[in-house]
Amino acid sequence: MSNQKRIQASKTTPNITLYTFTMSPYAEKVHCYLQYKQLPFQCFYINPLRLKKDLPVGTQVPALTVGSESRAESSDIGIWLDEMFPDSPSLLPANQEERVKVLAIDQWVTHRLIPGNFRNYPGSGVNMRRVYNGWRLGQVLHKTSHGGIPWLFQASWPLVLSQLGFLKEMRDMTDKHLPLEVANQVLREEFIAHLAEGPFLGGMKKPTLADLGAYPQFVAPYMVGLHNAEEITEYPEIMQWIHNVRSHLEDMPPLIPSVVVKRRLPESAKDSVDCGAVLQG
Ligand SMILES: N[C@@H](CCC(=O)N[C@@H](CS)C(=O)NCC(=O)O)C(=O)O
Repeated sequence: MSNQKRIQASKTTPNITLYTFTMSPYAEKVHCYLQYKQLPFQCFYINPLRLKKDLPVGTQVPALTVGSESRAESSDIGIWLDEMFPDSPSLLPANQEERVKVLAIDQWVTHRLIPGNFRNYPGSGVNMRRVYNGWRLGQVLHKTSHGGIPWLFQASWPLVLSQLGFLKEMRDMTDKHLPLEVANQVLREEFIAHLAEGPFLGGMKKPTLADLGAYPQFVAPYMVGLHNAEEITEYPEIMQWIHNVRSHLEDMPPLIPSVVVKRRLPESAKDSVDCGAVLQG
């Protein structure tokens, strides 16, 4: 480790703050790293209108502050956390060959799974399910970000999402020639291939950076009630893996604040036929 001091996750653990949006796939990765490493932390749900003003570093979410140091870039933050907290569960295996495998799957999460999920948002042709998803994302942002967003902004969130530069770049990385439902299916099949018999990605015995990056990409859209996210319940391998990962995570702070939870995960992988309760509101 370079010039950083190693810090133990004990009563000497410094204050940790995750600067996040509830539905940022990258910030959710870091949220799950912290839950897995059993580190106490708080979330600062940033307002997109004050993004650059409120971020401690960089121009994008997530940013993580540990004591007086701040970092950006989700996967880099994971590696930094392992260096800072070597006594809490590791995100990367010690074995070099396994480490290379995990980092390669993490790249698949970043460059395939996350951009592919963005195709379920408005911006790739008119489709009422996508418009609903855009509207719901605006509502989630309003209910969870610091100070909320003006109602006009919230109402036009599907339009905002369809025009955002970074989302356009992401959509350009996807299989745009495939219809959305086929592209979603291809991604889920690629994911199952990466499981390699499991129980965790790459056939690992314990969750790694790759699992903790992929987990919220399935779970968060499902829990806030986005359309198409419910299709994961048709894949027993994915439901079993979700259950495996979840059993290693701390609950607090919750990945999805209760005020915006619409669907709960089933208690056991076997219950995934009705996949938990659909909540009102
Ligand atoms: N490579 C970055 C990507 C972060 C990112 O794209 N964050 C989005 C939110 S999901 C963001 O802050 N976008 C606002 C912007 O780019 O202005 C990471 O892995 O952390």
